[in-house]
Amino acid sequence: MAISHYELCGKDPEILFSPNVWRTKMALAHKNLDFETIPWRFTEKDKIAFSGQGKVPVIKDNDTTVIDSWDIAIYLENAYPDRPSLFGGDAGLAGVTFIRHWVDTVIFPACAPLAVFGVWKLLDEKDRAYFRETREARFGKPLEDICGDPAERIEALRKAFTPVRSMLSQQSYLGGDAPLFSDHMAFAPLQWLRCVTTHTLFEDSDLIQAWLERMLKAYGGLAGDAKTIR
Ligand SMILES: N[C@@H](CCC(=O)N[C@@H](CS)C(=O)NCC(=O)O)C(=O)O
Repeated sequence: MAISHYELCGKDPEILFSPNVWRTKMALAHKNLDFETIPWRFTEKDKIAFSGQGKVPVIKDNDTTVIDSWDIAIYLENAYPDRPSLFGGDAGLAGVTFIRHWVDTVIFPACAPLAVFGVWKLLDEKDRAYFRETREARFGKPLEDICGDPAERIEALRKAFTPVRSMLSQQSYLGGDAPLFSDHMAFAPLQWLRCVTTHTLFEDSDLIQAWLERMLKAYGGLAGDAKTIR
């Protein structure tokens, strides 16, 4: 039976934009697992109440429910050891764990101000007040003022990717010759921005752009073919 995968959407159920959900989606594709997307909106807490909390990603694999993108990746690795590894063994897991913390503390915060107002604009009417209230409380200012100058934000994001750029001068992916979960994690916030904004994030000549395009084509074009506002 296909794994049920709850994915955040806006008014249009086909624009599935959540960065944490993209981590899981890429991981499911990497493991070559069948999954069924169940579109979910911010205020539909009752729909995922069975998971004991109110956030996505949530997966249901037969009788097993798993929440949190990191815990889901660990679950998939252990439950499907014969499928392509997400971590590349124990030493690999340590490296991927570092990327997890780097993305959560550096890349995600660099992307969020560029994304939030775009997210609000594509939300269903019923989610807009909830999103505005929770995100304005988190950032301490009106949604419209969170981004400030997008050019400055993009410049900061480009700089934040410096260590990845250095690595990509030696290899095609953070994982080496092929993507690992480290690539999925670094890619997911950029896919978030692709879904909800029209900004050009990297120059064509940037190694990050070439890697981004490889990630968009990976797994049969899963991310590249996804519907966005573009
Ligand atoms: N640490 C969690 C974070 C999950 C999370 O924050 N999900 C967001 C979507 S990206 C969500 O569902 N938010 C619901 C809300 O804010 O009410 C993970 O990595 O899965």
